[in-house]
Amino acid sequence: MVKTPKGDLRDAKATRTIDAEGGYVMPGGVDGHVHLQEPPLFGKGSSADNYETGSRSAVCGGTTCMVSFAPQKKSEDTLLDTLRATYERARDNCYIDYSFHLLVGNPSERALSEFKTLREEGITSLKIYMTYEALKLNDGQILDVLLEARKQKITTMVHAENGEVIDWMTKQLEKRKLYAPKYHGTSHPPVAETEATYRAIQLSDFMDSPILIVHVSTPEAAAHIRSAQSRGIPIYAETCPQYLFLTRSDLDKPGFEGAKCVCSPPPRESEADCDVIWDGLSNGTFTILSSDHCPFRYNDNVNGKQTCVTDEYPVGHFKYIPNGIAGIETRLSLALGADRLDVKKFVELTSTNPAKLYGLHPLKGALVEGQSDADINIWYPPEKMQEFQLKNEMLHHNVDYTPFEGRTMKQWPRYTLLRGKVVWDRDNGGLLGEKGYGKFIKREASSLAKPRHEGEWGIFEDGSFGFS
Ligand code: DUC
Ligand code: ZN
Ligand code: ZN
Ligand code: ZN
Repeated sequence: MVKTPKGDLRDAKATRTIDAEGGYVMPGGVDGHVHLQEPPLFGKGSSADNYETGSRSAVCGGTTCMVSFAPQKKSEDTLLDTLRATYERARDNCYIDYSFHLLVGNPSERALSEFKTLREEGITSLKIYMTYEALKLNDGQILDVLLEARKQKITTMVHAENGEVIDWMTKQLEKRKLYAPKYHGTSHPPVAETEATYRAIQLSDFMDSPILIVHVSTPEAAAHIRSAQSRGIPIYAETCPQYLFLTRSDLDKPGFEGAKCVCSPPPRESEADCDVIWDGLSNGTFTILSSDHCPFRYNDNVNGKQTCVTDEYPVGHFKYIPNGIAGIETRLSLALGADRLDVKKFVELTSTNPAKLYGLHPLKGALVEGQSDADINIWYPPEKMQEFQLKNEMLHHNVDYTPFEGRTMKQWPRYTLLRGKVVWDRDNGGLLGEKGYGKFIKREASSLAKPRHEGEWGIFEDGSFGFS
């Protein structure tokens, strides 16, 4: 439990009273999956948002705490330098509270030995990749990470896609001269995700080291996760709005416009796939709903050209479209406004569970007197909320599009408070928060993700292996 020295609410003097007028009052959103100011790792583009613009966008959509990535490149040996450098980017620049997941690109002996220090610094989660040349770990490296993470009570997030299947499909498409954005979807077939998800579950079970599978998009992967959970294996899962609202048809737009919906995994075939993901949110397969905010500009115009355009591919090539879309500001409103989740479930998925999973609860993700920060969202009562069509110009990120352009929004936070301060008042000034008010939060171990066995993993003389 993260403790805060707080008095009794009854002793406190309110400086202002806000009448919620019957609107929902909830803990502020916690977004457990955010990419800001990262070097190009998922293709060629560079991050459109820095810590200032990304956290500004977050607060204007009701998110008061985020966990973003501190990315270690394959060429780097240490994690601690990565952590410090990322901290410097965030420090004094954030509108909301924050922490980091270490993105482990090179689990060298040195890096593994640093897990202990990470843990002491309040970094209790990391992410690994099973795809992308710049990041991909092999199965042995994954076992190394899982074993050490288990020892240090660190939760491992896994990007589960089989990179070799993706590369093979990409070559097949190139042989046929198929370069349009929609072929990004073809190049990432469901089997790449299904196979990697199953493999990640098996490796996690073998090491008894809990994992969270990030951005799950396919019904088949969700079924593997559910089956593992039903056997008591500590497997957690995340999905994102793009897998609830976008499909393959969004990648197939005139010109190169489909690039605006390119993410990995890609939006899947049909609404039937989205329905299965919605069901997984309701039935507990998914623990958290995050944005996977990974911002790139459509018209990035580097050296007079868009990123995905080269001399060889003057119209563009799907493999050069950076993989990721912006969504930190729209996550809560899209999910609540869809009216497909029980309201308590919505709070659990978008605030309480990410806080528990990443060791922030009950400081974040709750409204517990004496224990929680006063991070609060107040929504409109139904009669005061006017539906509107989403336009990118309404958003506060530094991206020149939203994949959700034109959608009917039925909800938006009316007020957002961060540690007792009104930082968003939609009808009176909008953004009221200030850059630098957001602070780093030292996290505890996950209160959800725990190994099943005690003791340390080992191999014994009789040839058996397991937990001592
Ligand atoms: N994975 C992410 O988590 N975000 C963007 C790109 C990716 O592959
Ligand atoms: Zn990923
Ligand atoms: Zn066991
Ligand atoms: Zn991501």
